[in-house]
Amino acid sequence: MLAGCTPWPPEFAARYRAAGYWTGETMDAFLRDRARRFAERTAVVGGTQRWTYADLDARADRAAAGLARLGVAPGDRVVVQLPNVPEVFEVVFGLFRLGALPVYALPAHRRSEVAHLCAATDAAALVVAGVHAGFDYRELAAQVRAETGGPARVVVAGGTGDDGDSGDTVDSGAPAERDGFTSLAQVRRLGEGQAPPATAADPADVAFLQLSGGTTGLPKLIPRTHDDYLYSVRASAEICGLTPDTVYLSALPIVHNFPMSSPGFLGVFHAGGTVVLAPDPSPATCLGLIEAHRVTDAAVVPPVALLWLDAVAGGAHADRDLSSLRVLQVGGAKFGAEAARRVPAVLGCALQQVFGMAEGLVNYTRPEDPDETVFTTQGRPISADDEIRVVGPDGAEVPEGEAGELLTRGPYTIRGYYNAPEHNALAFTPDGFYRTGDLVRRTPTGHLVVEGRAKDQINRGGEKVAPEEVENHLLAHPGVHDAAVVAVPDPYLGERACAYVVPRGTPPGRGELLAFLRGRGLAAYKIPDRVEFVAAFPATGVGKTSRRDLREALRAAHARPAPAPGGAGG
Ligand code: OOB
Repeated sequence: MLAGCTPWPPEFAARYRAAGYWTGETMDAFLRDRARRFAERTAVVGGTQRWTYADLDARADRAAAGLARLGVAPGDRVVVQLPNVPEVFEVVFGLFRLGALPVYALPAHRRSEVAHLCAATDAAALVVAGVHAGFDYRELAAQVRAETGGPARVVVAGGTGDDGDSGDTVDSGAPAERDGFTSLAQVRRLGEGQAPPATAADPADVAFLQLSGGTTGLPKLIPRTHDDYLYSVRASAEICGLTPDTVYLSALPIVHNFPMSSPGFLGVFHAGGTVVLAPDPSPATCLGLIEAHRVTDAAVVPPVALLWLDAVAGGAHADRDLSSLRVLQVGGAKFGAEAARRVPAVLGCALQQVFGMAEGLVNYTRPEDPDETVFTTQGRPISADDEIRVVGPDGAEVPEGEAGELLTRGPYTIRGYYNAPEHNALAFTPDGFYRTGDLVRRTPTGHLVVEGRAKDQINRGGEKVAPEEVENHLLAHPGVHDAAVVAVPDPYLGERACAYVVPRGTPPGRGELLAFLRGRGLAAYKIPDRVEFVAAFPATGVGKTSRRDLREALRAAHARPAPAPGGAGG
């Protein structure tokens, strides 16, 4: 196994193979097999492009051969930061074919996150878009290289065009015309007519690395194996009832675990269906795509579901023909029962709640579940071999129906983060259960209801923010003596982030502080929505105060009724 990763104990691996979960298929063999079965069916629609399974397979061949000629070798890690364009599949399956490991970055990530990913994985290459949504990813790549001294190669896939296939923008003009930058179009030319490298990836080994939501200063990397991931994909496709007639709309960034495998594009490819890529999740874009492509399944986070519901119920998009839509999947953050009930009423389709994590465990409400279960729970695990424990602060299991922390272990839940032995000792129990940090309650049918969170994380409409990471950036400002970032409730996003700052001397301006964070290359969703200056932090009891207690105390103070007008505000 890739160095720095924790394998499943042999007895568990043997059990998962015997049960038929781990079949020994690699991601590359998966695409080859699907391309054989579904050759002329449409695999991907994105912008003006439409690729069949055979097209995708041929593109993966060329990309693999071209990347190999560029010097990317089997076992190399390659950071992939691409928006929802078809090229993402060409690049990722090209890497699998070559035996290299994609490391997924979100399009929203900036210098700080991308540099961390490149350095932490010792990446051999970085694949970025050209200019997308007004942002120049080539410039970002150049900054990352200046800062980290790596990666040696940058591939620019797509450029300024809507279809993301121009691929040649890098050939013209600064700042991309520099050493080590190659366009995807050039990579294709390099691979043209070449036999793709013969790979023999071990299905039990790591296929790719996924970024965790994170609770610490630097986000951890999640190693997923071919065997474990493809099991979750096959089982998800079955649970969700995908068929060759499925037309799946990905409204979320495609490299997130939810639209990747729950059941996501991989589940759709497993079934031989079609993936439609939405460039953004807005109702105007997505409801239009649903109508135009007769979309049957779509996956969104709660704030996006609320936007779609309001757009249809409020009349702005009431005339859209959404009759093809079979199911709307909602996950990534808690979807309240009241909003849940509106999905069938307003959109005329079924709802499926999805409670998952990039570390592994995914829960779905099932199509056959009673409506109340679908509206009020976050589903039950994929596998009969997903072991679930709901424990109290003492680590002992709580009685059924009571809330406690969810611990889990199973055939597709990791046993450790990449290169993180100290963190692993905290995040996993000695017998290998992952501490999810989610507070859940279990119903008699085995469905889970998410009641809250025991971990230091802000869930901003499905996007995860580690307070400590943002605090560390704030503390780098000379005008900041201390900082604590806490979640505050928000009717639309569920939670937003508020930074409490104890200034050093004259407080810096709010705008200046936020500009400072942006200047440090932090993704926009991690920039606090609010900044409050306070003279000192509340005392949080005797003895050593933990950051967590402090954040709790600030949250509690914030939750107090607003002071009377004229009173001293906090
Ligand atoms: C998904 O994955 P991540 O890794 O971005 O975040 C996982 C965390 C969970 O531990 C939980 O705190 C929260 O996101 N979460 C939910 C939820 N789904 C995820 N909290 C309440 N209700 C839900 N339905 O977010 C993810 C991965 C695969 C499928 C779906 C979501």
